[in-house]
Amino acid sequence: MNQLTPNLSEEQSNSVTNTDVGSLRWNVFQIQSLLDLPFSDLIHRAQLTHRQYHDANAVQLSTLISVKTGGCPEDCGYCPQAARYHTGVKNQDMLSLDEVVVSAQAAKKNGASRFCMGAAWRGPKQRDIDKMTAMIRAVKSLGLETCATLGMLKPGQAEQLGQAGLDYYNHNLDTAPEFYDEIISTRSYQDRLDTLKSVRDAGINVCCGGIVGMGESRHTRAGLIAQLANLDPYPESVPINNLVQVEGTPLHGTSSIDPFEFVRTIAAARITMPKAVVRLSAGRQEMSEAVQALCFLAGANSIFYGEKLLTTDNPGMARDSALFEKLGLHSM
Ligand code: SAM
Ligand code: DTB
Ligand code: SF4
Repeated sequence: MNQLTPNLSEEQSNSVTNTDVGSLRWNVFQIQSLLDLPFSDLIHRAQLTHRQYHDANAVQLSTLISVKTGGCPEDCGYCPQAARYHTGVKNQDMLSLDEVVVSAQAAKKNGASRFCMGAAWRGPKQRDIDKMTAMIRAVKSLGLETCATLGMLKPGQAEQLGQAGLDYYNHNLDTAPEFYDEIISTRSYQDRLDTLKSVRDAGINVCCGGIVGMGESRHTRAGLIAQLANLDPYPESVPINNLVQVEGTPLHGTSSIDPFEFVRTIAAARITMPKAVVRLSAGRQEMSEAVQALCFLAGANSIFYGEKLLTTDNPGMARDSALFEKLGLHSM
């Protein structure tokens, strides 16, 4: 068997059609082999997959808002919102429903199709869920898709969010299991998988990806992509973040990832999760237009759109409109 094809029995191989690809399983070595391909060969493969399943020139726009900022009890080594690191992020209590609606209206006017609400929690309490469900209903009624990223969910919470009209829940695996303990100690990999299962069981679309540029090896990046691609089914939305280094966090000062390695990671996500929307996520502010263009070529077809991510800067809309114009891209 070609080492770059998913693990299949002969019988499965014979029955594979293009629409089956989503249910196949990839192992880490097959993904590492993808990442090891000559750059042009990898991009060519990613383009073939991308064009088979997507409009190659369409990019989905999501706008982020931080509905509760800073003071988080977790110890994620990359995160400026963890209370234990001194990063200068100002804690802010939960925004009011009105504040969220005003931001969502602006996001819609500016062309975003999805509004993603993030909170610096280990997980929401019931009173937080009550406020979030009101926000979800209000945002949804504006005709936007809704997404939330609120940390770990307890039994029953995903259902409440889903009943309010939540379209996507973002919860990242962040990295491969073997590297995970170097980055976070306050929640386990299994905790994350459990939350993803609750989201899936509640009928909410899964948005799940990770962060690269945390000092990991190529093999570790293959391990992250394998975890994502082997979720059954794989996530509908896959954010690939390039670490935004924030002073005061343990990962500040890590050697940056080579931009071509970042592009390769996007390509591997595209090839192994053909129908997913792959988001060129955090880190665009520090990225040249040329590298962003390579990411689109490698199959990225979503971005965060707006001046800010949660607490850090993102290219402004004028810059993104100019880039789309130069590349002939249009929003979904
Ligand atoms: N507190 C919730 C949680 O962790 O599940 C939701 C918000 S949290 C900020 C969402 C995701 O943002 C993290 O899982 C991580 O992948 C990403 N993230 C956080 N800080 C980042 C940084 N400095 N650079 C890149 N991605 C980052
Ligand atoms: C995701 O994967 N990336 C976004 C979103 N999901 C919530 C967050 C990026 C955060 C970058 C650091 C900050 O702005 O605080
Ligand atoms: Fe808290 Fe989320 Fe930041 Fe981790 S990533 S410290 S859980 S806000």
